[in-house]
Amino acid sequence: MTAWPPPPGSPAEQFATTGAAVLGRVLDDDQLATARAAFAELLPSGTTGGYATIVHDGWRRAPALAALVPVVGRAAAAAVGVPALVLFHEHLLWKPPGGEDMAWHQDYSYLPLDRPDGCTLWIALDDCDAANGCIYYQLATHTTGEYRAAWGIWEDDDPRAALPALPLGERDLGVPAPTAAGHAIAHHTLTFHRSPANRSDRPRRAWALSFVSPDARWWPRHAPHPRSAVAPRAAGDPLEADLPRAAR
Ligand SMILES: O=C(O)CCC(=O)C(=O)O
Repeated sequence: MTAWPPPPGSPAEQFATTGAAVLGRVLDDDQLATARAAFAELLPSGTTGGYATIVHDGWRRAPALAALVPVVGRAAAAAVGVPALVLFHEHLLWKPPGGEDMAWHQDYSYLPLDRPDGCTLWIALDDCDAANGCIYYQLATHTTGEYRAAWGIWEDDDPRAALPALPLGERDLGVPAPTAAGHAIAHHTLTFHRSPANRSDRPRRAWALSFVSPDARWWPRHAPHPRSAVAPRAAGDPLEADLPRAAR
């Protein structure tokens, strides 16, 4: 399946068949302005690498952002076709002009959880296209299982190290998913995706939210995580009660 957008159908049908669903507009003009303003305030506290400046879990420090989570989470739950989801973590990404590639990966590789159920809700905060590094997908890869994390494996006994490498070659460029500001895509946590360098002269901002099943349990050995680094979790621990819930 190589074309974007995915074949027409409800977001839940697209999500089930291709592992990615076009959700259209999820932030109106005021909400988009609110998200951008909150991001601008949080940006100085972000972590900057060659790829982008990333602000982790801004909702905990920006009430205006926290107030938007249930709003956008409703669209995510509809896409996944479930009554409710929990926000496990989110990050704001500021990819400057010249910001580098993010390689092919599966988001589940970075979730310290016992199941890949749920989705990443990726919201464009600027118009995103091939020039400024929109998301690219390998569609219908969400049913092919988990592969070795493309980066971030530090321990030899990391369970992810034993997994096969992503079955992708140099020529597997994927399909670009241009997305207008305020619009969103929900992709499965196992769907292969990447985002190339920002070759434009304008910044590219996005908000990526990991919504997971309320039944998910911590599995800290699956992936290192800022929260379990600070307050160790045991395998089987439930999700924290303070995490935002989103219901359809
Ligand atoms: O916004 C992007 O460039 C990609 C984000 C992404 O894939 C991620 O955060 O896992």
